[in-house]
Amino acid sequence: MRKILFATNNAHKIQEAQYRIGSIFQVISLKEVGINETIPEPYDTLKENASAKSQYIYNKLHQNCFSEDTGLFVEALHGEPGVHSARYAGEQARDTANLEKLVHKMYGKENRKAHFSTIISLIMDGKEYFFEGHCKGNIVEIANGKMGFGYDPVFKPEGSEKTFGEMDIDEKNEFSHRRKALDLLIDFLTRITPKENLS
Ligand code: ITT
Repeated sequence: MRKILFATNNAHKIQEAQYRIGSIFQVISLKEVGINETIPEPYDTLKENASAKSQYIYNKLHQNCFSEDTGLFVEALHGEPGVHSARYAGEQARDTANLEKLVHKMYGKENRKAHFSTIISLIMDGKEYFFEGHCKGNIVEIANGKMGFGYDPVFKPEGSEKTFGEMDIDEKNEFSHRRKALDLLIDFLTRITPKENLS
């Protein structure tokens, strides 16, 4: 089976990608190629950060790879936590602290609208390509569900009665920003590299 390196340290992202594209490509994690360091994400846009991550790994390993950057953009908070979703409650913040900060800031807010955005950067033979996916929804008042990761327990996608935190990976993939971006990536990869091994 063809292989593709996903330049992320987030095991949940790997799992979601593997579920989606596992029948076509074997998704290889950074851990599997012996990289455990945190890749810097110093920029103010998802695109620049996604690009920084894939460039970093491509320059280090000289291997085709993709990375992605994701943010949750909440209308009532003027787009927060946005590009800085991973560090919302501080530089070393964990998912639970970020989630608690968001729930707290949303207390009493009437407008609950939000969206997730994912931008994938693929580097293939030195050329870079971008793919994006979005998912509109609402921030619930009380976190619900133990599945998924990050902000999943507070985000209810449009068209669902459940939060992402109450969905298994297949259900989340019906709606998710990441799945939509991955679909475009798969489409591209299967069109331009019908035979070669990507790794
Ligand atoms: P990599 O940079 O290694 O890929 P990361 O966890 O740092 O992994 P991001 O910078 O893209 O990933 O994530 C930004 C934040 O948004 C982080 O706190 C995640 O937990 C959260 N997040 C990303 N995707 C999410 C999703 O599908 N559902 C809920 N939260 C998500």
